[in-house]
Amino acid sequence: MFINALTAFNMIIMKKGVSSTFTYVIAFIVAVVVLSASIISIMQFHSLSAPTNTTQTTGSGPSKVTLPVIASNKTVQITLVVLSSASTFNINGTSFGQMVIYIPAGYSIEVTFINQESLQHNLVLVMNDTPTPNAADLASDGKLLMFVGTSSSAYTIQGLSSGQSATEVYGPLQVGTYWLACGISGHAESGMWVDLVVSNNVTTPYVVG
Ligand SMILES: [Cu+2]
Repeated sequence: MFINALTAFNMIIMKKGVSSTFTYVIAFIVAVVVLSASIISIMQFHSLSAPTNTTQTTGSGPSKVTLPVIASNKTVQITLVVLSSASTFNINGTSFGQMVIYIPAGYSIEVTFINQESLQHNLVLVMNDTPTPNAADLASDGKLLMFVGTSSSAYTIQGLSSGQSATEVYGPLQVGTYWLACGISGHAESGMWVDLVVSNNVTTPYVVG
């Protein structure tokens, strides 16, 4: 649009026999109007494409909560619930890795998983090699390490029914990034995962989100 305005400006300037002062005034006004419209449309594009959090199910918010530890065997106790009050594919009311659990390297995890939702769900510990689950089968996105409420052969189709719970222990965990995700086909892709970070920089286990 700016280039069009310049072209129009030049054409008007080059025209002979027209009052030059009047021509310049008109050309200037046209250029200002076209430039303003360009700026406004660019600003509108940016405001429309700005990232928002409105698609995420919010839990308790970005607060940091210390997790309980069994000191004798350095085991972090984690309780994850599929709430019936939140979206179908939630974990503790969160989704899409909104919840992040931080564990010191060399600690184990004891995960209690409770399903309150009407669909069957399970929980699989994945040492992921993609940033987010992007396949129906979690095995496509990393190494599967632990199965809660299901088995290594049935995790894509079978989990806990509403009202059931299961507990599993795994560890000690090596430094890396992991997910605790529902293994049933498509559920993790639909947002049903929690991030787990195992790091030498963490001394006290905690959760955010
Ligand atoms: Cu599920």
